Amino acid sequence: MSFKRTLVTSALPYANGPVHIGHLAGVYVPADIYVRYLRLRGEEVLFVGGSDEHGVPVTIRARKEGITVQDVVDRYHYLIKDSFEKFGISYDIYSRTTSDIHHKFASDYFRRMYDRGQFVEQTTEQFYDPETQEFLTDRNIRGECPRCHAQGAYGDQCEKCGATLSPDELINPYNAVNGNPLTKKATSHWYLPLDQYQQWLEQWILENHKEWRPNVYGQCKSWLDGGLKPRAVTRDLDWGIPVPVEGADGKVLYVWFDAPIGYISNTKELCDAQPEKYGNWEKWWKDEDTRLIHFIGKDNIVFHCIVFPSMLKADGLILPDNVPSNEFLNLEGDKISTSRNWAVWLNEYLEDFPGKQDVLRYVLTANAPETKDNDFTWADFQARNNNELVAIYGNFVNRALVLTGKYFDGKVPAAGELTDYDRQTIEEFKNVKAQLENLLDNFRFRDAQKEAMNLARIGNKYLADMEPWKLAKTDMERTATILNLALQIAANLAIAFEPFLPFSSAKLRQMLNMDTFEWEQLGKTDLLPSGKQLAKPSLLFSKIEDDVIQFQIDKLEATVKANAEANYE
Ligand code: B3M
Ligand code: ZN
Repeated sequence: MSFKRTLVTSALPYANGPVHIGHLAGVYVPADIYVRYLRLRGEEVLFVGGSDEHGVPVTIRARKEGITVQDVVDRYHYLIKDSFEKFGISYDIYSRTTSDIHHKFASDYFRRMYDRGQFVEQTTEQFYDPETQEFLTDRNIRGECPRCHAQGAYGDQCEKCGATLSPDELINPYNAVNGNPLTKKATSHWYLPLDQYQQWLEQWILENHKEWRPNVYGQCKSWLDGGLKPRAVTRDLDWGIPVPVEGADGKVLYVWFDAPIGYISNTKELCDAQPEKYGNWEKWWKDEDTRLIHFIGKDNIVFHCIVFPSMLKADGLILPDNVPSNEFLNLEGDKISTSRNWAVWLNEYLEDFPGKQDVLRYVLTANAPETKDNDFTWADFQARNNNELVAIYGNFVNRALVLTGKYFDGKVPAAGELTDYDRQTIEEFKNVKAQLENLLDNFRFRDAQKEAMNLARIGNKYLADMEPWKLAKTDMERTATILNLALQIAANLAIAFEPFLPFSSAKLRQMLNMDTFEWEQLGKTDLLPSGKQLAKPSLLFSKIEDDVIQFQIDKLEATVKANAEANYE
C-alpha cells in the first residue's frame, strides 16, 4: 500500500500530574523520532497531541487540594506542554480536551452515533451516596477486601493483596471522600455494543494486521478470544462533557470515549487555524490515502486497537494502520509509580540537567522497552553519556573540527586520491540510509539509534587509525583527504541523529555550516564542498561526574525513606 501522508498521534497524558521518564520512553520520544524522520524525508506528516483533562483522578486531586478541577488541569496541562517542548517533542499541535472545540466535537460525535442507533441503553444498579446524591466511580468506593480483609481496599483493587476487585465484592462499602455508607440506585447509561464489532475486528486485526508488534497483536487476540461485551460510554459525574441527550442530566461522556476523539478535534483546531498550511481536518481523518499511527503505552492497547477503531468505523473515519505500543520502563529495578513518587520527573530533570535533553532522549531510546519491560538506572545513564555520547560521537566530531581548524583554518580541505582503507571506510557507512530506513519504517527505534551510533564509531575508528595529527607533520595532502572524509562523516551524523538527538544535530549542523540537510544525503561523501568555512567548534556533549549521579541516587533513596515512614505512621 502506498500513502500520501501520515498522521501520527501520541497518547494524551492525564493532566493530573507531571510527566516522567516512563512516559517519555514509552510514547513521546518514539513518536517524535518517527515524525522527525518522516519530515526529514520530506513526507507530509502531522503530529498531534494534547492533555487528557477529564476522568476521575483529576477530580480526586482537586478535592484533596481544595482547589477546582479546572485549576488542577490548568496546572498540569501547562507543565506537561512545557516539558514536551523543552524535550523537543515536535508537535504540530498540543492542545487539551477542555477546549471548546473538543467539547463540541466530542459531543457531536456522540450525538451522531446516538442518532444512528449505534449505542444500546441499559439500566443497572450502581453505588450511590444518598447524602451527597452522587453515584460513585470504582476508585471512589472503599471497603473491606473480601480476600485479605484489609480495610480501605478500592472498588477496583486491593492495594494490600493486589486483588482485582469489583465494588460489589467489597465488604461494607463506603464513600472514599466522606466515609458515608452507600446504597444502590438504578441508573441508565449508553453502551458501545462491542460484541457487534467482534467479527469485523477479528478480520481487521487478526487477519489483516499480523505485522503489528507481537505484544499489541497478542493483547488484541486475547481480548477477542475472550469475547467482547458492550462497554458503557457515559458516566454519572459532574466533570466532563455533558451527554447531549435529553434527560441525561448529571451524566457525562466517559473519559475514554472523549479522549481519543481529542486526536481528531485537535487536528481540527490546527486545520481551522491554518487551513492553507494543513488543509482541512477531513483530509487527515477521512481520506484513505492518510496513514494513521497511534503511539501509546501498553495499558492503552485495548482502547486504541478495539474501542476507538470501532468508534471510527461507526463514524466512517479511517482506521489506524499501526499502533506501536511499548512495554513499561522501570526505575532502578522498581515499577515507576506516581503515588509513591518513584519516578524521574521531566520538569525536575530539566532543572538538574540543563541543556542535556538529548542525553536523556539517547538513554531512553537505547533502553527503550520495545519488546519487554526495561530498566532505567542512573549508573547506565552516566555510562552511556560518558562512554558513548562523549567518547564516541562527541569525541569524533570534536577531533575532526578541531584538526580542521588547526591545519586548514577551519575550511573543508579538498580530498585527494583515496586509499583502500578510505574506500573500505566509505563502504562501511554507505548503507546507513537503507539500514536506518528499514528499522525506522518498522518502528525499531532502539536498533536504529544503534545504527546511527555505529556511524560515529566508524568515524572515530577511522581517525584513530589514520592519526592525521601525526601525518600533518609530513603529508599535508593526505591529512586533507582524511579530514575531508571525517567531516563528511560528521555531516552524515548530523542528519542520521536528527530524529534522535535534535538539539545536538542542530548544533552540529550549525558548526558544519550545512545549507542543505536532507535524508537523501545520507551515506554520501559530498555533503560539504571543499573550501567551505566551518564555524568555531564547541563540545556536543560533556562528561557527567559521579557526584551528579550520586545526587540523583540520594534523591531516590530519600523517597524510599519517606515512603517507609509514611507507611509506618
Ligand atoms: N490519558 C491514559 C494514559 O495517560 C490516557 C490516554 C488517553 S489517549 C486517548 O495512560
Ligand atoms: Zn486484599
